[in-house]
Amino acid sequence: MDCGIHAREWISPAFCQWFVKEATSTYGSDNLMTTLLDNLVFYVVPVLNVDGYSYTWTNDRLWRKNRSKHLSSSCLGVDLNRNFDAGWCKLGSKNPCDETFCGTEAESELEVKALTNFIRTHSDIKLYLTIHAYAQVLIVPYSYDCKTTPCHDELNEIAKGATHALASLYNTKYNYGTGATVLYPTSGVSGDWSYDHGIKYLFTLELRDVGHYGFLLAESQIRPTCKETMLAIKYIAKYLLAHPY
Ligand code: T4F
Ligand code: ZN
Repeated sequence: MDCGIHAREWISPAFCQWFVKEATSTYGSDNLMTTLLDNLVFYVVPVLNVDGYSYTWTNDRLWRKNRSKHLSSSCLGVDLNRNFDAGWCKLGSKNPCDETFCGTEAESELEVKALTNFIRTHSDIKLYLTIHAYAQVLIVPYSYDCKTTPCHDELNEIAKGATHALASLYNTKYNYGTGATVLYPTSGVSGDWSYDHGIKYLFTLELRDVGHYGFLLAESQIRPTCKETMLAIKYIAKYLLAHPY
């Protein structure tokens, strides 16, 4: 699971931290969590875009990209979620001054290289979760292969169950489906790369809210957001345990 690909989506790193705390402190008392931790290894990247995240605390709360320098421009930063080698830059921007600048080549960014190298060297990864904000959607990979195979229906069914579990706590409404249908088409995103790399269970979560506070999610919503998101992830992980591949 990765959090904090995008600097300004503060609820995302908050969730990764919560996840680790909650998982370790409910191990032994919560039946499902105990089963999950007894049978699975979770790798948690709490903040992938470290320099970007730091910059949102010091200079610009709404910064999105990382802070890498480019020879050709005085604008800084690459959108890490456009830098993966999956239809790279077909839809991202080639302009370093844009928020969705996809970088000079696929995996040009150290953060992306580090993540893909990790995944390549851990070929037993079965499930990948990438945590973003905001929109309240659970996104399954949009890939041509998937559309013509049964896995798309399976992922959608899991997404349906997971959003249902999430809503059971505070009735928070989530949409689910492919990125192109529930949000907008993208390319070079981590989800599509990991899926193409053989991780079948792949979900992108866009956490709260739907735009009232947006990236500036109110402090009072941090805990409830983490709690409900945990239910979705437990649902998905439980499904994985019951459907090994
Ligand atoms: C916005 C969703 C729409 O794009 O990597 C939140 C969204 C965001 C923009 C809208 C933007 C700079 C992931 C991603 C389009 C799906 C995997 C103009 C920005 C450009 C504002 C990208 N999108 O910031 C309603 C307003 C909020 N969060 S995100 O960047 O994490 N979304 C989706 C990846 N297929
Ligand atoms: Zn994001």
